[in-house]
Amino acid sequence: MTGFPPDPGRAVSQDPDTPHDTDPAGGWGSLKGVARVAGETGVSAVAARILGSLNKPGGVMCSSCAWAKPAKPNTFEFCENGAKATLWELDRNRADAAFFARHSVTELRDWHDHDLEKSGRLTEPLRYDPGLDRYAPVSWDTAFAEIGRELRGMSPERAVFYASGHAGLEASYLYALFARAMGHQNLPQSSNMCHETTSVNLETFIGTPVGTCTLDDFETCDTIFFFGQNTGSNSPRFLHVLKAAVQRGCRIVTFNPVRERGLIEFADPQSPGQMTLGKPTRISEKYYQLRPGGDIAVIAGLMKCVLEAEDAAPGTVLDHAFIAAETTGFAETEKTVRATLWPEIERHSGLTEAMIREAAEIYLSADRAIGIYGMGMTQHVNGWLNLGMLCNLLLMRGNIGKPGAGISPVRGHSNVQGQRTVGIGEKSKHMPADKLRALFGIEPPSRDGLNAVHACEGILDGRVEALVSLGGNLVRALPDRVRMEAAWPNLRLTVHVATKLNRSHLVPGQVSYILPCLGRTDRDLQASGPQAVSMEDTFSHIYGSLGRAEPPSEDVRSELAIVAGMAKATLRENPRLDWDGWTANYDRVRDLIAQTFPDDFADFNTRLMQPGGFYRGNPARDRTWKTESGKAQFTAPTTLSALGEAPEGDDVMTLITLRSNDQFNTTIYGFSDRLRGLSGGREIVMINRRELVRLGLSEGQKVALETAIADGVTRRVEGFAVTPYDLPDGCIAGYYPELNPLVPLGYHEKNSQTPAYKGTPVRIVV
Ligand SMILES: Nc1nc2c(c(=O)[nH]1)N[C@H]1C(S)=C(S)[C@@H](COP(=O)(O)OP(=O)(O)OC[C@H]3O[C@@H](n4cnc5c(=O)[nH]c(N)nc54)[C@H](O)[C@@H]3O)O[C@H]1N2
Ligand SMILES: Nc1nc2c(c(=O)[nH]1)N[C@H]1C(S)=C(S)[C@@H](COP(=O)(O)OP(=O)(O)OC[C@H]3O[C@@H](n4cnc5c(=O)[nH]c(N)nc54)[C@H](O)[C@@H]3O)O[C@H]1N2
Ligand SMILES: [Mo]
Repeated sequence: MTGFPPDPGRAVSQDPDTPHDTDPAGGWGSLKGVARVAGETGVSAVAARILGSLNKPGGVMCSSCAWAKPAKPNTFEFCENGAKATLWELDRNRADAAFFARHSVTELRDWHDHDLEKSGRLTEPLRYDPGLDRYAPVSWDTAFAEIGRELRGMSPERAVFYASGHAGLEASYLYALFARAMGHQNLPQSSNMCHETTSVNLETFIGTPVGTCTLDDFETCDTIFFFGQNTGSNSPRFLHVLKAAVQRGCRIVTFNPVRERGLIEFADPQSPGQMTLGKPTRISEKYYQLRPGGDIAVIAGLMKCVLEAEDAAPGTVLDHAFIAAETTGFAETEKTVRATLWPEIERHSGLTEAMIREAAEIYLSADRAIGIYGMGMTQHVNGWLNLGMLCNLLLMRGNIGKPGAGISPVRGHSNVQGQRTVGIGEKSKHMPADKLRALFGIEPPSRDGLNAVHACEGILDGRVEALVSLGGNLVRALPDRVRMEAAWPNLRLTVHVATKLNRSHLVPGQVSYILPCLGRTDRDLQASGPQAVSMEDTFSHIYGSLGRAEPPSEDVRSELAIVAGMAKATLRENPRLDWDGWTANYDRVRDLIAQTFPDDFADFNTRLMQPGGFYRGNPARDRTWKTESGKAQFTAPTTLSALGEAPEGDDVMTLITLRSNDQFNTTIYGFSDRLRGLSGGREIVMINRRELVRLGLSEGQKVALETAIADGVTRRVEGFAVTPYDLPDGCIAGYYPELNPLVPLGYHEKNSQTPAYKGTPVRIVV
């Protein structure tokens, strides 16, 4: 470790016996990672120019995470992983017709995910030929005609239109419109596996499906409480913001079973001083390795401390005026929390009372507090209560709806939040019916559609016949992979709009297409000239992005053009659905978005390139609570664990599935999890040394894992190497997507069906 005295209770020092990186996040290691991907993809002068423009006004908005693009950007406003994502897309290799002639689908299925994508950019539309077991080129006309025929031939509710949170607002709006014009709203999205817990439950608690903070709040907050988000790998540009916050005295407290380097210390790759003198910034003042699923208990403890402090100095700790005027449910919540006993809190959280008291002191020292969270909170059976408790903690002291405070989910894909804003979602409220009638003369479907889990159930039982994917790698990202993969070929139609080949394309339906699309870095030239696309970040700011790279081939089309092509081939003639005109000029689509969602997108085209993006606002930020009661809602805890039911037994371990530092979801850039000090294989199971000895395992031993949920299905993966790692007792960790076969489809967050990828009970089998 560089520099800091170890804290008592392992608060900062790392377990010396387990692998860990001794370098801070950022630093030289981040530059080496970029250089390796540049070597594999063949970096060009254009790539260098695009990296220079990344996340800057008028430039390309990074296709990696959903972090903000500041109005006053750094010299290099990109991170290690943003650079990897950009270079990955600008790949000079081509998965062209010759590639698919050489390799059968059966053969490709044995390739590693890394190698599939490394084959390069897709260059022409492909149709699966079952006789030859190969994808073969077809014309766009043929592809659209057949897809249209197939979709017309089935009843609308049997089609599912999936979207990974990547495509721009314009293509996404037309996709959502296409589904509804066809007569369904089966519009699952990657968010269904991600922050749907947020969308559904924050709406209940504070009347908004998204976070209440903006970037400015980080300039004035006094403390940040961090729950289950790995900034160093998954939103590294946020580290600059955290560094600045720490330097002006903001106190950061982190709760995470894994000691993530980025939240421990950070060396700014753009600061010559930090790079050469080795003086990183310490990020978390306190770092608590709670048990997975232990956040409800931790927050209950924190709330007890706040109530005690109020008892000791009545009228000075709680924000009484705010609680009385703006909230409901406080009395019951207070009663429940007071009655909660410390031994129970310690048992579920894995932390001591002293640790939680120490953290509470920091919370109490702050006038303005921000609660940050990621997948460690959302991907649990009781994820709803994780968020309910975090809202409680913040609401007690009026920390929602004032500057420098708020609840702040860190969203994943670069436009996952925006796609929902413009109508991708299975509910009627996601796209207003009156607008559909007025603008297009369409009678929208009245029934809710299918989310990801419900669509999977439909694929398993044969109700779903067509799956169209606007990006993503659904087969790989879903839970219960073995069951899902087996059912997939029963689909009548599968269509993948994609930049690169992935595993989902290798599980074709009876009629199957891959349609190659432009990436965000590519120049998008249409009849009216070069087109920009737009996206919304995690703080509800909207930005235009202008691609500049030469497209991978002349036969690659924009996502918007492909959606429009499929829609035109599928739908009955309707003069108000001007698919060709919209493709020719995306301004017209933005005008439609502004007409459909006037509160969010007024003057969309005028504001498109505004530095720092334009803010579409958030009612909860202004203390307008669009909840059922019209107030912010306190939630009395009904349990202290976010985990679902699991069998008792010393051998049952809670499995956390994680991202490495060298992947973007199912895209595997390489095999180095640098920030965790791990490299080489991804087929590993991390476990602490005490548990390793207790279970009679040895380092490097290959084991199988089996899900410990008795629902009649055996779920098993084999050949995972036991890897000692600093984790709490009772839990193990490994990588997503390799471990997805272990997570049952039915094991998900209660209200939103977000799979419980961070808390599946499993047994290690030798
Ligand atoms: N480079 C890169 N960037 C990405 C992605 C990527 O794969 N690579 N993915 C993008 C996407 S789609 C998303 S959604 C985000 C994901 O970003 P994150 O939200 O950071 O998601 P994860 O990496 O899955 O894990 C989150 C953290 O939760 C912790 N954790 C696990 N269980 C618990 C728990 O019970 N309680 C608490 N408090 N913590 C827990 C884990 O140790 C881990 O540090 O990142 C986005 N950005
Ligand atoms: N066990 C476990 N499973 C998880 C998670 C977990 O933490 N643990 N996390 C979940 C989360 S948070 C998410 S968001 C999902 C992610 O699920 P998805 O969003 O479905 O998966 P991705 O890996 O992001 O999709 C990668 C593919 O997108 C395509 N692609 C890339 N760029 C573009 C583009 O510009 N346009 C188009 N059309 N296609 C493009 C490429 O073909 C690439 O192979 O996975 C979920 N699954
Ligand atoms: Mo995500």
